[in-house]
Amino acid sequence: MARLVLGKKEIDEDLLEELEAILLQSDVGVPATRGIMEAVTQKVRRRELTDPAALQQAIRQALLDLLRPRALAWAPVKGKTQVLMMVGINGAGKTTTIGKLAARWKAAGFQVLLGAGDTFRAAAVEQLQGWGARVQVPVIAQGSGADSASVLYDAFSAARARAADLLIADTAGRLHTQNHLMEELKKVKRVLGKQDPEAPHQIWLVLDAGTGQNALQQAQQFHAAVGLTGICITKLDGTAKGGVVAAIAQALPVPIRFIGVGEAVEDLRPFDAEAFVDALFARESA
Ligand SMILES: Nc1nc2c(ncn2[C@@H]2O[C@H](COP(=O)(O)OP(=O)(O)O)[C@@H](O)[C@H]2O)c(=O)[nH]1
Ligand SMILES: [Mg+2]
Repeated sequence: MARLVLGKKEIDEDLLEELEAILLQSDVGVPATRGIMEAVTQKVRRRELTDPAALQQAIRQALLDLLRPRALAWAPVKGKTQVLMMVGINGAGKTTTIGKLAARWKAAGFQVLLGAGDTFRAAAVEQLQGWGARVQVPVIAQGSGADSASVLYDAFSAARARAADLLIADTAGRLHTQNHLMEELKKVKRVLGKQDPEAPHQIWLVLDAGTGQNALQQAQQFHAAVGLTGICITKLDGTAKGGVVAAIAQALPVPIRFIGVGEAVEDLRPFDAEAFVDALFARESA
């Protein structure tokens, strides 16, 4: 976007159209792109924006206005055993993000436990145990094929018995149908609520940024089914399409908590609207 704007001396229809196309290509989505372009076009008509650099700045500001209200941090608290339930389709990055979060919060002095609720695949339990060993956080698991809700119920009991600060619950990403998956997640929620009516205290959806506009659909479906309190966007290292974050911010009032920028334990960042928009512009101009 920077490159496009730099080559221009004045704002014309072509430039506005090209900027609109860039937003759409970055997966900002039609409603958010339309909102942003309508706002800046009006400013151009009123002569409040007269040169391309100011136009670019206005688009940046419009994206920030959309994203800033979603940049709400969350962390465990001492003296209360909370459950953070992680949901999302297979391959989105749930287990990896759980490992990264566990490392982060353990380093911050919290006692963290992991619950192996993705019982649909044996490899999923082993993968979570691998992360537990790597970041030195205990994992509560049963064999694959066990009932997810009962594994997580037991894990929450264990967390409460140890007065841990946080249980991070892994869940399945695929069952026989999407409907089965949503029913299972609702059951997990219900069962956890039997021990503590506030549990699960947080339900975060993990989304792969590379899936573009499909990520928005997933967010809407999961939010409708279980009520999300946070979203994590992974694989922003591998895509120029991070704009889907703006599309989600436009569509849903759910905070964006963290972003994943690689496979390693340190490749997790709290969502920062300014840094995110800067990165989006940098990728576009690359
Ligand atoms: N490049 C990159 N890869 C990631 C990121 N997060 C997860 N992955 C990879 O995505 C794949 C699926 O992740 P996984 O945690 O198993 O997904 P799950 O099925 O939702 O639990 C693994 O190969 C991860 O290493 C990220 O932020 N960046
Ligand atoms: Mg997994």
